[in-house]
Amino acid sequence: MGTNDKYEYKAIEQKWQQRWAQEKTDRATHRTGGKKYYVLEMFPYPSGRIHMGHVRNYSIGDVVARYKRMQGFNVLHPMGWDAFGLPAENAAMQRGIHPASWTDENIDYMRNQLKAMGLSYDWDRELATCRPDYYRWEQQLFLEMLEKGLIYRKETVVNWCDDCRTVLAREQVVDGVCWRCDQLVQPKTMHGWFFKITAYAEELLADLDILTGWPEKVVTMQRNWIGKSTGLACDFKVENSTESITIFTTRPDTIFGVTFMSLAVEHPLLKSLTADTSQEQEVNDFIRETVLAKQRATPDQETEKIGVFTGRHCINPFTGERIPIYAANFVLMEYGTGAVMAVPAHDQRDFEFARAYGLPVRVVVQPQDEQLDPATMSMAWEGPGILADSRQFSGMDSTAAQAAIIAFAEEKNFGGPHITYRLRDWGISRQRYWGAPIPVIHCGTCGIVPVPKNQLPVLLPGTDRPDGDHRPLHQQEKFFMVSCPRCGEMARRETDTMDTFVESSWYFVRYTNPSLTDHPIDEEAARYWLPVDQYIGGVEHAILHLLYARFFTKMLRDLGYLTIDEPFTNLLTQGMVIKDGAKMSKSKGNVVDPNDLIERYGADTVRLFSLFAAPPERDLEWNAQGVEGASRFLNRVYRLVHRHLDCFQNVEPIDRADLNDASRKLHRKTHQTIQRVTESIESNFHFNTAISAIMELVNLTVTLTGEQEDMHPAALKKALETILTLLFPMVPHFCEELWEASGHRHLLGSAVWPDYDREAAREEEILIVVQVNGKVRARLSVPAGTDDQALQQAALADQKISQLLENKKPKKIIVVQGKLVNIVV
Ligand code: ANZ
Ligand code: ZN
Repeated sequence: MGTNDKYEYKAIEQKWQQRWAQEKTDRATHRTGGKKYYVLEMFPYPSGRIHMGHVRNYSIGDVVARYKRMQGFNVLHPMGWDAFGLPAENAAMQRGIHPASWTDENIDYMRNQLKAMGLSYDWDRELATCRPDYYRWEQQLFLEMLEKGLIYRKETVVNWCDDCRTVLAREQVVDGVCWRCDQLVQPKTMHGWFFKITAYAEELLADLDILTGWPEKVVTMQRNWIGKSTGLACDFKVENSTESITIFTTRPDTIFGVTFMSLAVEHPLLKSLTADTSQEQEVNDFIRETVLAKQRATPDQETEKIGVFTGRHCINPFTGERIPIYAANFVLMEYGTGAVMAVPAHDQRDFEFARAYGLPVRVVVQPQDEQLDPATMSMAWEGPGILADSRQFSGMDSTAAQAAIIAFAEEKNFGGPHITYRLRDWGISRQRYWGAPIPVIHCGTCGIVPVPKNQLPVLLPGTDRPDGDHRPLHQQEKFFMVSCPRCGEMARRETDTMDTFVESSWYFVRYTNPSLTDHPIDEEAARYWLPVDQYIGGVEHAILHLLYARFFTKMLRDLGYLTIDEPFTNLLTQGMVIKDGAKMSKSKGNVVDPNDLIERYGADTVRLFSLFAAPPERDLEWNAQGVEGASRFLNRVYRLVHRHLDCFQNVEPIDRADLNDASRKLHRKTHQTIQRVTESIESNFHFNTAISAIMELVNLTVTLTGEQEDMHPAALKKALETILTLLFPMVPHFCEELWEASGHRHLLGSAVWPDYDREAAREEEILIVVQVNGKVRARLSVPAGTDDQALQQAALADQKISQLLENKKPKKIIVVQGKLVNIVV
């Protein structure tokens, strides 16, 4: 390596990457047994190049992986590609190539980028979700879910993005626009496939309690997304009809205050209620206008609450009273039962509606400190109180009355307790080419016929057209013209593909044995490796991806593949990388290309910078000086180690009694550093404080060896070895190189994480005299080297002294280092 004290990062990084690859140091096998540790970073979409967000995410994961290996864990740390999706399709159309070739090229490029960063992945486990050896297993799981009744097809109004020409899941609609292209989302009626995630709503909610290793805010977001409400479902008979309307309310205590009924315009009874009546025309017009208005409105737009009287009435089963039935634009068919008992006195929405349509307001919950009068109320009282005008329930506390009223409805057989979730079933159909084909066939005679498992995979067409345009599947006759597997007649293959969130819902399971050729999942390997011990990724996936992955885990358990209930024991959501106050992104034009940085400073410097600049869960502000600083630090360590290579020859054990002052000081700092670094990593991976601690040790070593000729070689060796070992997970090539240069024969990566000696780490204590006006009043024992400021504080905090001073403000405090504090009052 030429002159030994120039840090030649390029050569060093290449050398070690080759060595690690040759020796397969990062390969994991469950057959070696031992304590396992599965660390996983969310796999990337192969967009073309890695960005600083990836660098950060993967640097964090890599430190965890390397640290755990040094602690003796059998570590699984895989990487792969979330490779289906729209960008490939768009790029392919623009360039006239197949999405597969665009994707493969990107994967090759990005794999090299990741390798250049020295990330310790088990590359033998690499998977790409767009390859048949992945998606065929997903198709098989689809069929097994279908058999189990966990998948169904229905016609729905879907969110349609005209730009992407695809259906979007509810969560892919952000403020009314497509999450990907910002195009306004339109409603559209279509047939689609649904996963019954709602069958797991209760378990998905209840198990949030065991996710103690997740950030509280993510747990809360999941809880809100599932959105459980408990209340009463109750039947209101329709007058002059055999039908009744079931309502859902979370406020059964207000049931004596109902003055009208509101139905969603999509409510199945609505049209029949008004058929052949004088109201028919008006109601049908209203339905049509409301549906149209909903299509035009952006979801967050505040719309005026309007409705129309149906001319019909229903009966409140608690009072026998006739209640007018309205159709209203604010009742949602997708929530509860699509029918709301309206209580204007206690629900603001109903209040506004009642005032607008001249409907009565009846107060049935009186608050503690005022008397509500319907005639003068200007808004609804939604709080608790004492029930009034509520027959036998009058006088009860409103909260307590809820259970009593539900029990009464149950006893009289017109209602009972009911639970509703905001969570909807997961619509997975996409009208896209670049996704996993849904493995069913539509037959005119047999209906929907699953593709027999032995005919899987249903492959995407290869390069069919000379110009390479991939065309949607429903335009590719060769793809969809098939004969029915059941009756042999001409039939049509399903041309929808699956939402790409399906692939990312189980890739972490497949990693436990990605090359298995006859089953989707290796149950033995999965039992050994799962759950993932540490999952790391962006907070933008806090709801959807994590919820789907949790659902798949439970579902795969019920299909007999897994024995766990939850996939990710610990979750770390890393902050964003920002520059000039904004998230680094192409659209903002403020990206820093990791390639340029690696070229200019080396991967280790870039890793060190990203780990040092902020704790993982915080945003990382890009800062050019920070990279310079990281580079200077590594150069400094490089020179330090090379200057003292001879100390590594030492083979004597350390006897603390033998050490001179400077050596003892260094030895103490060494053990303190091991302790601080270990504790910083263990408490939420605070690598930034770990790195500061190592920097302090480096500084002390430089200072002491600079001024002290007779540094004990054993203490110096221990200090330098400790610096290299503790830094290794963060800057592995660098440390491995210096480790070798200092004469070690085994790889540093296979070394054991050092223990610290509490005794050696303890600060030496010295005795300080505290005087008040020159008279000795107390003696304090403090760590050697405590500075003036801290000594003053310790003296003033002493009980005897503070009693003596009695809140008098000292005029002057004199400190004599290492000896005394004199307080003048
Ligand atoms: C009567 C009532 C009286 C209500 C009162 C509230 C206050 P959460 O808590 O979000 O679950 N509701 C029920 N189904 C609805 C639908 N499909 N569209 C619009 N609103 C609907 O909300 C439950 C409450 O929202 C229910 O309780 C119902 O109004 C309304 F003083 O019933 B409530
Ligand atoms: Zn058939």
